[in-house]
Parts: sequence; structure tokens; C-alpha cells
Amino acid sequence: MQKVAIITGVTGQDGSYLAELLLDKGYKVHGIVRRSSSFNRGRIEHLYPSHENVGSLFQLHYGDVSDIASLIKIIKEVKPNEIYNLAAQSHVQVSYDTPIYTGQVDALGVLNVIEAVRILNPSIKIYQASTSELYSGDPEQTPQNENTAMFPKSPYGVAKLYAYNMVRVYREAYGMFISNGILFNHESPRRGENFVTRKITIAIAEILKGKRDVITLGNLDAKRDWGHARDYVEGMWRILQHDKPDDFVISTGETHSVREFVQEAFRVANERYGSNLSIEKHVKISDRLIRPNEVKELHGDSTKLKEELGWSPSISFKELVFEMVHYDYEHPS
Ligand code: NAP
Ligand code: F7E
Repeated sequence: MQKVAIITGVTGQDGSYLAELLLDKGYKVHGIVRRSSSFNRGRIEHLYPSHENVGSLFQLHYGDVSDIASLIKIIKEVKPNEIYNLAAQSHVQVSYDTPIYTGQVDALGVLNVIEAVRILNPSIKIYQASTSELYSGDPEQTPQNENTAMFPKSPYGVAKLYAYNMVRVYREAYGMFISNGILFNHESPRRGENFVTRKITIAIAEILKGKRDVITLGNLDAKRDWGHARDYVEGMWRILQHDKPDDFVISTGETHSVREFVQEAFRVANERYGSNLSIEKHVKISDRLIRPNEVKELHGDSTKLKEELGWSPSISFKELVFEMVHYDYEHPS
């Protein structure tokens, strides 16, 4: 029987790769989109053949995770086997500016999804997009795995911790198949333009084309475990194919500082495009981009996912940086 999935956050980086993966696997995919005053479906427009997409394998529905009525309407209509809840205000620094909104979407919005499923059909499987921002990032507590203490540093992390715990509560209390993927940073040419990796690769393309002179950044010392989004959506899918619901870290097991990302991206540009970019000449630091609090070091241990579900990353840090630098040079935004 053909499986039916709902993806919330389908217009985002991960939603777009996950939709591709599920369609490839023969699923019927329903994406939930928000109304927006300007077009924001660039990452998924290649997936729907016409604007009149009723009846196709990929359908879009207006909804919002902060509006439980819209969720109930869509779940009743499409009768999914699986829901991938990727919708979020996903920017950590922005969560300091909009802490209440972030809580409404990233904490209570998740509860809306879970409650709608519990009320309508508790046998629907749910994947929740949890995050390495649940951890403190204290260098003494690395590598982080499923048992590492969770002490988030931002309003985003706190909202996501509420959701993470609610998933566990519903799993235990109601026996629902509901799992957390604790994902470390993952990037791609589809990454939002104000996350650090994409900001760097877009700026490099603009410097190479003479459109600007420098990249303005914040903390270069923070360390992140950066993987590729395409690998990580495969991990999400595997988590819902397990014989039991559970929580899993998805990470590469390698950590690099923001400075190292810049250095590698400059190295790729210099080698490929004959430039002479350097941190000394082309990076400026702005206090405006330093966060009120910072997760210093993320370095994941995804042994559990590897051992139980056979997942491991296929794209290396260097391959990721190369793909992003090259893409932004070839496809100016
Ligand atoms: P993203 O590119 O920012 O996409 C977020 C998606 O959520 C967009 O489609 C956005 O819609 C949608 N959305 C936001 N608020 C919504 C609401 N109230 N109702 C319905 N949809 C809403 O994020 P991403 O990088 O793909 O990440 C996907 C998920 O994984 C997020 O939950 C994020 O917090 C989590 N996560 C990401 C990472 C990472 O490194 N990428 C790591 C760990 C966890 P619009 O297009 O309309 O804004
Ligand atoms: O920052 C530093 C910044 O915004 C990475 C989200 O997907 O991953 C992401 O959150 C690091 C931080 O991602 C700039 O201070 C320096 O230390 O790319 P980012 P993030 O905050 O790690 C987690 C796992 C998620 O769950 C989130 O949804 O880079 N940094 N200079 C900068 N960051 C930004 N954005 N811009 C700068 O100019």
C-alpha cells in the first residue's frame, strides 16, 4: 500500500530534501505551507508539475502549526501514515529577539501537532525535529549523545527542549509512535541565507564577482558538527521505519570552528577561481552578530543510529564546503 506522509516546514531546507526522498520512495507527500506575501517555494517548485496540483503525488495545503484547527483539517483529509514535523522558527539568534513567538511555534506548535494526532488517530507515526541546541555545548561534555545532559542556552533551545520532552511524555503516556531526531547542524546549497555557512559562501561569490569587499561575521571560535542535509533527511526517514519509537542523535562526529569553515571555503575559492582571499583581508567582526549566550562546542556521537538503523553520513565536511562555494558562484541569489 502506498504510504502517505505530511511534512510541516516543507518549504525549508530539510523539508525540500525530505519531500524528494519520500517521493523517490513512492510516498504520497502532503506539505503544509504558510501564506506569505512574497513567493517562498523556491526550494520545492521543481516538485509540483502545475499550480493545480490536486491529485498529484505532491500536494500543498495552507496551514500553520500554531493553528491546531488547520492541522486537524489536513490530517482528517489526507489520513497520513507518517508526519514529519519540521516547522520551526529555526534561527537561534532571532529567538533572542522573538522569544515568545519562538515558544509559540517551536514548543506549543509541536504540542498542537501531537495533540491533533492523539485526538484523531494515535497510530500515525510522528518524527519531531529536535536539535543539538538542546545541549549546553560545554566543551567538557563532548561528544554529545542521547544521554548527555540538556541545558539549552537560547530561547530556541528551551522551546525545542519543551517539545523534545513532550514527545517523550506522549510516547510513554499514550504509547504513540513518536520519535525525536536530535540533529546537529546540517547545511547545503539550500540552507537559509542568514545561517553562517550559507552567509559565508554567498559572500565569497559576491567578493569574487567584485560586488563587495568583506564578509561581516560574529563569533569565529564557536565549534559545530556540520553535516549535509541530504544525508540527514535519510536519517529522519529511517527513524520512523524502526520497529519502535525512540530518540536518536544524527551527526558526523567531526567538529570544526566557524574560522575553519571560512578558511576551507576560502581555500576552495582560491584554488578553483584563482583568488587570494584571506581572513585578515576579507573578514570583519561585528559585535552586533555576537549572541547574548553561545553554545561553544557541538560534536555529536551518532553511534546509536549507526548500530540500530545502519545510518552514517556519506558527505564529508570538505565535500560540503566545496558544493556550497561552487553552487553560490554558479547560481547568484
Ligand atoms: P528552515 O529552513 O528554517 O525551515 C523551517 C520551515 O518551517 C519553513 O518551511 C518555514 O516556513 C516553516 N515554518 C516556520 N514557522 C511555521 C509555522 N508556524 N507553521 C508552519 N510552518 C512553519 O529550517 P531547516 O534548516 O529546514 O530545519 C528543519 C527543522 O529542523 C526545524 O524544526 C529546525 O529547528 C530543525 N533543526 C535544524 C537543524 C539544521 O542544522 N538545519 C538542526 C537541528 C534541528 P516558511 O518558508 O514559510 O518560513
Ligand atoms: O550559527 C556563529 C554563531 O546561525 C552557527 C540552526 O539550524 O543549527 C543551527 O543553529 C555558529 C554560531 O547556526 C555568524 O554564533 C558567527 O556559533 O549557522 P548558525 P546555529 O545557531 O548553530 C542548530 C543545530 C539548529 O537547530 C538551528 O535551527 O556560527 N556565527 N558569525 C554566526 N552565525 C550567523 N548566523 N551569522 C553570523 O554572521
